[in-house]
Amino acid sequence: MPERLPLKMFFAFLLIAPVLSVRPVHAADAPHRIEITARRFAFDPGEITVKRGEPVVLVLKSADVAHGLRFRDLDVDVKVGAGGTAEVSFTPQKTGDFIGHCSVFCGSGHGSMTVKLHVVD
Ligand SMILES: [Cu+2]
Repeated sequence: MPERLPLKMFFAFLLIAPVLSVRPVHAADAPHRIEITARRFAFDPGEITVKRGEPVVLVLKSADVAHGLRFRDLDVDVKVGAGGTAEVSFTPQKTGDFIGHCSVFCGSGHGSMTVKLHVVD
């Protein structure tokens, strides 16, 4: 019966919709995005964990003045202007604990601004 066709299409859509909706959020397709907020004189969060070999996007946001975040051992450095947002992509290739420091002088507590990065297998 021709008038049944829309009903069949409706049920076909119900079967297909879950498959379509799952694909865009598949974890392996997107890099791991980590947001870090910098404000005088700390980073939030102050400790992050990533996997070796997994692409990471660090999103650095400033809540006040210009800041930076540099992991010297990983050759990663990102600078952000006052109130702005900046990002840097990298893929850690070695496991261990790494300390990132603020790389833009921002005042008296600048030297104590650190992020602890754990790279695990
Ligand atoms: Cu600083």
